[in-house]
Amino acid sequence: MKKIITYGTFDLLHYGHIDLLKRAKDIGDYLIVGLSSDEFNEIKGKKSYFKYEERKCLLEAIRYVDLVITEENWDQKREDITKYQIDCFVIGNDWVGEFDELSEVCEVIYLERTPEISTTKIKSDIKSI
Ligand code: C2G
Repeated sequence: MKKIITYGTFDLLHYGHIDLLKRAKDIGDYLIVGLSSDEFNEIKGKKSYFKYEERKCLLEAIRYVDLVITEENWDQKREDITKYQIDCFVIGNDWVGEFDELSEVCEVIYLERTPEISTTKIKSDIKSI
């Protein structure tokens, strides 16, 4: 079984997130999502609309997602990869190059981001309705 992991905040879940998760799952057989905690979001400089439990509930309803774990810090990825016997780390190419060192422990794939959509855009578009 080829195991995949990805990480993110996944706030105001949208089709860009879903397409990333679909493509990540298509690479293997089992997809784990490291979902940023509310506390880690602060460290990332993000304030999510939905709190962690709400974002987790949404992610767990997605057919491509097999397990949601909590992302608490920048440095847990290597430990997660070992703990969950991950074959491939996947993330959008807005992060290209940032996680290349993980190729020491698993395959690293940066997927094209879906254009035109982002949580930030959703927030600003709603403000102007
Ligand atoms: N994404 C995408 N297309 C978009 C928007 C997002 O493919 N239009 C992808 C991002 O590239 C990322 C995932 O969806 O792979 C989740 O996006 P965010 O919630 O913005 O995640 P981020 O804040 O980038 O957190 O340690 C890694 C970080 O936790 C990543």
